[in-house]
Amino acid sequence: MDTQYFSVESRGYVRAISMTNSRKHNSFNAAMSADLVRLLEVARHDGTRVVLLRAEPGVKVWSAGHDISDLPTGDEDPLNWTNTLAEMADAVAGFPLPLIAVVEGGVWGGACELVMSADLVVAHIDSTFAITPAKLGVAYSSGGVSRFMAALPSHIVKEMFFTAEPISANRAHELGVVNRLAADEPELSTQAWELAERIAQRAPLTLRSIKAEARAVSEPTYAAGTAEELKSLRDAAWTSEDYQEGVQAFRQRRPPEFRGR
Ligand code: LCV
Repeated sequence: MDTQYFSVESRGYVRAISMTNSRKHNSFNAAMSADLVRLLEVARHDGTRVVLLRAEPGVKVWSAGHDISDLPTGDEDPLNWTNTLAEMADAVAGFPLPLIAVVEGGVWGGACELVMSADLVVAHIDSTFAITPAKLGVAYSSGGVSRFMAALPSHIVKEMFFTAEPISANRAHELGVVNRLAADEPELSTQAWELAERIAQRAPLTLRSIKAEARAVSEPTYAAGTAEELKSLRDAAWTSEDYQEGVQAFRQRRPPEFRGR
């Protein structure tokens, strides 16, 4: 199931999707963005419960963000241009399963939004994060800005947008964007897989409902008109076999076996 830009590995319910275009610092062109959207669509329907999004071990740049040669050139109307990286970040933000960004190296521009759109972040201690549109002179979408605001205090978001300077993994950890810090690569992978495997044991319908609720309270452009969808996700959890199983397992003092239904 590997593609031109990604390799894919599954262990049990966990799917790792790794960017493999490190020669171009994993900068996202339209084809790479579309590949990721497709791979997420597959994971969503094939019984996967948690996704790890990562780069190949040892990279100095996790992703350089938008492929700059794919930006509008100025000799056509840039307003008619489709921002494929923004569409991909929307797909990540709307992805119903828990998604963990596993970060090593520099994270630039649109890739930083991608990381903010993830549910959790496990990062190598040498990673850095930069928000760069003010270096290029481009505008940014409300959906994109709201994802930064949901993950970070607003003064930090503005500092990062205004200066376009990277912040360190330590600082990102202090600010609560990074859940876990790892001192080296084997530890980064170990922590990421352990975290994913732990989450994969939990009740999938509960996680799906919580993730949609969290998005609704933090992303105004998504929240409008989602009340019914959120209710049906909550109903799915309340009426599920997994709920019965969870309570029964608690009473019988054994770990639950969730089936996602
Ligand atoms: C195309 C690249 C890129 C690249 N595109 O290695 O969020 S927004 O609004 O800002 C949005 C529009 C966005 O995401 O914009 C992109 C933001 N990204 C950046 O500002 C980072 C741009 N890249 C760099 O500053 C450097 O490449 C870093 C510091 C990441 C790494 O520097 P280093 O000296 O290690 P090179 O610059 O030599 O890059 C290696 C190859 O990758 C290409 C670059 O042109 C080069 O290709 P060639 O070997 O063919 O020369 N590359 C890097 N970033 N965003 N191509």
